[in-house]
Amino acid sequence: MSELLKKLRNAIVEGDEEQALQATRDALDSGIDPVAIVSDGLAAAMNDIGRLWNEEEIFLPEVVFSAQIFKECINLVEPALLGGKSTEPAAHFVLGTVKGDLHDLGKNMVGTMLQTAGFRVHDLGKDVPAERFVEKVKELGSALVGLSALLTTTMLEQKRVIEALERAGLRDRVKVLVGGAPVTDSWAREVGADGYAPNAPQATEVAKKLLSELKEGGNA
Ligand code: B1M
Repeated sequence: MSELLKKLRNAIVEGDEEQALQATRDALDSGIDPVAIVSDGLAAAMNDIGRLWNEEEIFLPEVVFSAQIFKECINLVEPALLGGKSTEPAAHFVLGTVKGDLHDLGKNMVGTMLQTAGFRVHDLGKDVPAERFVEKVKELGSALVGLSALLTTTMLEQKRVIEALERAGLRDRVKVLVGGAPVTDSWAREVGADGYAPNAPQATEVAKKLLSELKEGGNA
């Protein structure tokens, strides 16, 4: 990994806002791929934060502060990511972190990458109840739906959203993609999702595949 990305990663972990922002600018200026800045710099730092928290080396205020710096840095990278935006597939993608869950950094990364790939992302935010996903799909007619969950306790909410879409008679008008740190491929199958992705770049690839399936079914 480049020295700059290491510097960025360390600055976020250490809660050094100024250094993190400067390292992000330097990485962009030196032509490092913005996707690598996000995955190898920013996301890697939050993984370190998770480990340090587990080991009780740091406490909640430090996690919150690093999360805030992560957001500021990703705001700097976003224009570069969107600069390479493809004009395809222009389909609606309804995205949110499920009810009861306030983690949104990963979900935001997924949203940015989907936008880069040309999806029209409708980000409903975090702590989103199932009915809100249903309302939005009704309004759009047809869409891909992305459900992020970071807590083992909120994973079940992904199933509730899928059930709510079924009850509303919308299941054949959507393809559902699930993700988040505790989510696995087998969980995705268990809850009746159409796809699973372990990270933001793969979420984009799976979304493209799901979109073609939706189109083949005549529902996009
Ligand atoms: Co929380 N938290 N947190 N937290 N937090 C975890 C998730 C935890 C694993 C930490 C730990 O104990 N080791 C643990 C969950 C344990 C469990 O359920 N088994 C935990 C806990 C317990 C809690 C609280 C309960 C703590 C408390 O209050 N006592 C509380 C819950 C609040 C709530 O949600 N109701 C809480 C609160 C918080 C903060 C608010 C302080 C903050 C969130 C800030 C924010 O998001 N705005 C926070 C953070 C930062 C974390 C850790 C440290 C980092 C998460 C993160 O942002 N990672 C996390 C530990 C960890 O995950 N290692 C932890 C970086 C991000 C880029 O990765 O979100 O995984 P991630 O997203 C990835 C992939 O998962 C994937 O792509 C992303 C990018 O590649 N992905 C998708 C995500 N969504 C996707 C959707 C897709 C596809 C892929 O398709 C739709």
